[in-house]
Amino acid sequence: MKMTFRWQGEQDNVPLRYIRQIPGMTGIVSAVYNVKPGEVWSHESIESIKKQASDNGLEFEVVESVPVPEAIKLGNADRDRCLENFCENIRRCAAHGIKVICYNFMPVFDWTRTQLDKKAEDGSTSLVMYQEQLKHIDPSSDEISLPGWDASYTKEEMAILLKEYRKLGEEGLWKNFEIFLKKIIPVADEAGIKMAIHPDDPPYSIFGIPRIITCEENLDRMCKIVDSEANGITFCTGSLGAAKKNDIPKLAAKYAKMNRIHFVHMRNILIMDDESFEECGHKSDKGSLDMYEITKALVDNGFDGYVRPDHGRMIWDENGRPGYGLFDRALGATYINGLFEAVEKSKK
Ligand code: DNO
Repeated sequence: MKMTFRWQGEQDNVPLRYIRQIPGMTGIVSAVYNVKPGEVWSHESIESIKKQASDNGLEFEVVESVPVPEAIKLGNADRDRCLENFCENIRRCAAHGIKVICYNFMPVFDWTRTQLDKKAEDGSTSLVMYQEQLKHIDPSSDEISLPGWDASYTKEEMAILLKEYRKLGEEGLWKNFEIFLKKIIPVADEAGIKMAIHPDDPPYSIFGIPRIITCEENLDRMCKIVDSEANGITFCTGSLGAAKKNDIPKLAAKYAKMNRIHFVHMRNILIMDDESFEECGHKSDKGSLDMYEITKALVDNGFDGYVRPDHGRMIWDENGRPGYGLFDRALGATYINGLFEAVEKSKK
């Protein structure tokens, strides 16, 4: 297992020299942030991340994410050009030593929460998703923006996008996903890159627009579209785990055994009766997911890839990007390292 940490480029409040000091840290996962989705990344920009990482004793072998533009997900007139550019980005990443590319196929909104600073009893704050709050958000009229969202749409553009996706529906999105996978996976295979799709977060439809990377049945369907190890998964415990029907240790075991898990996001959540959830500390007894069982399922089934602690809480008065402070993610990394060390050693 290789422990990594997300670094969101030079604008990240966490400097690389701090990341290096987290015990067991081998590298960063990052991306080129100043290029619009659908365009090609320059060689210099990829190399510059690599150099900054290596100057700090860190590897840069995982890209998170190459964004998939709406033109591909909607299948509109600009799709073919965007697909060519996506393939070119895969080749360019490979040329600079990247091994895994994380991406997602969520329409319009990436990860979604209803509150970013919910205070817990111990004074820490974290991201939460309350169904009751979600009902009252109207993305085409409310002035809302979350850290994972592309805030560049006007209200009018947003209204059109929502309408188009509602019309497209789930099966329409699957059709466009299939076209995408059949085009890019052979390119990744040839370049020696493992593609790793991030599950939809949360793993169900929101605002009436489709979401498809949500559960075992749909992950199986995806794996079958192109039967190649290059067509893999970012196993995000907190995203898939937000639907009660998803048995996370079981899915970890299954897809690790199939060699489809190339990257793991480890995070715990506390799920409520109505499938609202709160992000909590990484440790098993803080939430609903058994992090030990998940680690064991991965290791017992041969997983030996990249892992990163996912969102952390805000603790010790830290200010920063919600979910992406230094302190709690660093604590998460050391806890996860402990789990892996124990499970790996007891296996031998
Ligand atoms: C949230 C992240 C996501 C993820 C992308 C992957 O913090 O897990 O933003 O990176 O969805 O493409």
